[in-house]
Order: sequence, then C-alpha cells, then structure tokens
Amino acid sequence: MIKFYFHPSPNPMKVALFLEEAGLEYETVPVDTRRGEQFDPAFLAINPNAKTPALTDGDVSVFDSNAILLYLGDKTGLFMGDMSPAGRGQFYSWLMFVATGIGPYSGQAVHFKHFAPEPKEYAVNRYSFEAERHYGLLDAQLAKHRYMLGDAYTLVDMAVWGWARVVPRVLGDGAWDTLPHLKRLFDEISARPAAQRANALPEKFAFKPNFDEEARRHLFPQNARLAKAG
Ligand SMILES: N[C@@H](CCC(=O)N[C@@H](CS)C(=O)NCC(=O)O)C(=O)O
Repeated sequence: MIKFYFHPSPNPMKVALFLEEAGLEYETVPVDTRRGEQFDPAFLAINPNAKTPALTDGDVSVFDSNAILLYLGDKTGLFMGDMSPAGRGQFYSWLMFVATGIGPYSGQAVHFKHFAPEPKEYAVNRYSFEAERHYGLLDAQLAKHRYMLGDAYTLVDMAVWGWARVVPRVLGDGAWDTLPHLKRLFDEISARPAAQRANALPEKFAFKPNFDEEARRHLFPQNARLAKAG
C-alpha cells in the first residue's frame, strides 16, 4: 500500500491530485510542518530533506514532489503524454521548469513579501519579478495549447495546478487578470472530481491553522542564527 506523507501546501497537492486521478489506493500520513513533524526521525528516514511530500510504496521511498510524480507516472504509465523523443524533451523541460523555477521563486516571493524583516524591497522586487516572469511563461504556453504539453492532460499540468492554487498569494490579488490562459487550465482542473477529492484531503486532518511563533521556528530555522548573532 502506498503511504503518502502530506501537508496541505502546493507541492503535496500536486501528488494528491495524481493519486486521485490515477485511482491508486493510498494511505495519507499527515506531516504537520507547523508543528515540526518534518523533523521526526522516522520521517527523515524517508525524506532527509525534511519537507513534504514524500511517499513510500512497499520498500520504495521517494521524496520531492516532481520525483514522486515521475515515479507514479512510470509505475502506472498514466499522464505521461507523448513519450517520443520530441515529446519527452518537452515533458522534461516543462516539468523541470515548474520544479526549479515556479516552485522556488513562488516560495521565495511569498517569504520575502510576507515574512522577511525590513529592509526587504530589493528581495521582494527580485523574487516577485522572477515569479511573475515564470507564471507569464506558463500562460504563454497555455495560450498555444489546451494543456502544458499540447492536447493531452499530463502530470506536468498537475505540477502546474499545485502552484496555480496559490497564484493570488504569490503574485497578488489581481494576478489572475493577467494570466487568463493559466486561469482557464486551473479552473478546468479544479472542476475535475479528482481535484475536488484532493482539495478535500486537508479537511480530514487537524493541521495547525495558525502561523505563530512555533510555526516560524520550524519553518524558518535560519532565524535562530540571527537571534544568536543579535
Ligand atoms: N522540492 C521539494 C520542495 C518541498 C517543499 O518545500 N515542501 C514544503 C511544502 S510545499 C514543506 O514541506 N515545507 C516545510 C519546511 O520547509 O519545513 C518538492 O517539490 O517536494
């Protein structure tokens, strides 16, 4: 039985969507990162990077949302799209674009906008600019194709959906007006029964709702060094 280590945030949500779309049987294991559960030794044995999501499948452990999507895609043969050399080129390119661009720039844009101490204008400007640029590239791709890779719904669209859920938080309230093609894909996927089941997953667990001092300590461990230096 697959065990899915989950927190209701963008990277785990991609995997929740795949599991639901594929109709795989799985057990969800909540990892409350605001309570520091990502640092439990049993979880670190599965994901030494101390982040969600992670997954075990019998003896197999996989961590990092995009590695998990690839693992599940390989395992099931589902949502891989056109695997000709040309198709594969696009598949890997856009999946890695989400993994190494959309994810990290979104995360840093939110961090500097909402959590970093002043002065932060330089960092806010840099990360917001890059996040906007990256989402703009998704939008341009979706202006040309129904899905990220053409006519077929693939796990790359699921990776995009995980982050599209938080576009207003990353880019600001009016952001959807500037990304009409991405919004179309987001709405289409969100209306799918699998996405609705994925969206219902957080309600099954009592995740810590507030972002208090305890949550900051676990999520921003780097701040301990500043406190010491001060
Ligand atoms: N590259 C990783 C990033 C994972 C990640 O940053 N996960 C966040 C949730 S979206 C997390 O668990 N954060 C907890 C922490 O930073 O302690 C992936 O794609 O899975």
